[in-house]
Amino acid sequence: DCSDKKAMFSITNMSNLFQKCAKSDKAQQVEMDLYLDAWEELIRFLNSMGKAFTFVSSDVVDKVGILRDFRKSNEGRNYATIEEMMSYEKKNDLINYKDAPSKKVKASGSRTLLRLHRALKFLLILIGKLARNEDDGKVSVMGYNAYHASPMSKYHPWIVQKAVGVAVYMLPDRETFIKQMCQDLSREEIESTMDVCSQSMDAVFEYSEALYSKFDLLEIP
Ligand code: 1PZ
Repeated sequence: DCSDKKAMFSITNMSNLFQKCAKSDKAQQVEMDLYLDAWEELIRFLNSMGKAFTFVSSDVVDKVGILRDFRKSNEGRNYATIEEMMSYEKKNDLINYKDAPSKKVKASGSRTLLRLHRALKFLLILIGKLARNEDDGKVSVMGYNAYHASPMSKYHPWIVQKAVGVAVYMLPDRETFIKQMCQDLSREEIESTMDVCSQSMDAVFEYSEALYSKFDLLEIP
């Protein structure tokens, strides 16, 4: 329903949310609520892209949900920033360094957010490529190159990497993609807004990356 502003994706909103996160008083510690607000705006975009994206968006919805639940729990105050989360989960031995989550292994906040973190790099590279019309204007090539330039691909099993190689051909052409993404903008605003959006995502990425590195959590399963 297009009259429902709350349900409509807006790149301006998403850009503003990542900027807010990148410029908050605790930007270097990364505020969890701001980070998740920005991701929720992105979920709106994924939902607007149709059925082919459901398998991607459902994974993002799951992960944002897990992190929101930690925030709402009795331990929620330990999840106010990414830095506090890492410190708390390490101190209390809540991070599994050996096994991926399962019925027996609860997903930690740190490992859950790490998946979003790696995907953020993919997204900011893709949005930057779209803004600058790189890769001969071919969105499939932009998607493929952004995927392989992001840390996400390296941690996906071979079969997922192959599936992504096929799925990038389902992405719409640049003009359609940008129209879908920038419905709220005039022609003249589009490229600069996408550029600013990519840059604020990058700032948030770099702050989070520094924390994952400092706490030595970049490789947790
Ligand atoms: C339909 C066209 C898509 C083309 C672009 C492809 C983007 C790559 C997305 C790969 C999604 C793989 C599905 C889920 C995989 C999960 O297993 C992993 C690891 O989580 P775990 O299993 O360890 O709990 N999840 C992720 O890596 C997070 C994926 C988030 C992807 C968000 C990207 C948004 C794409 C926007 C495209 C415009």
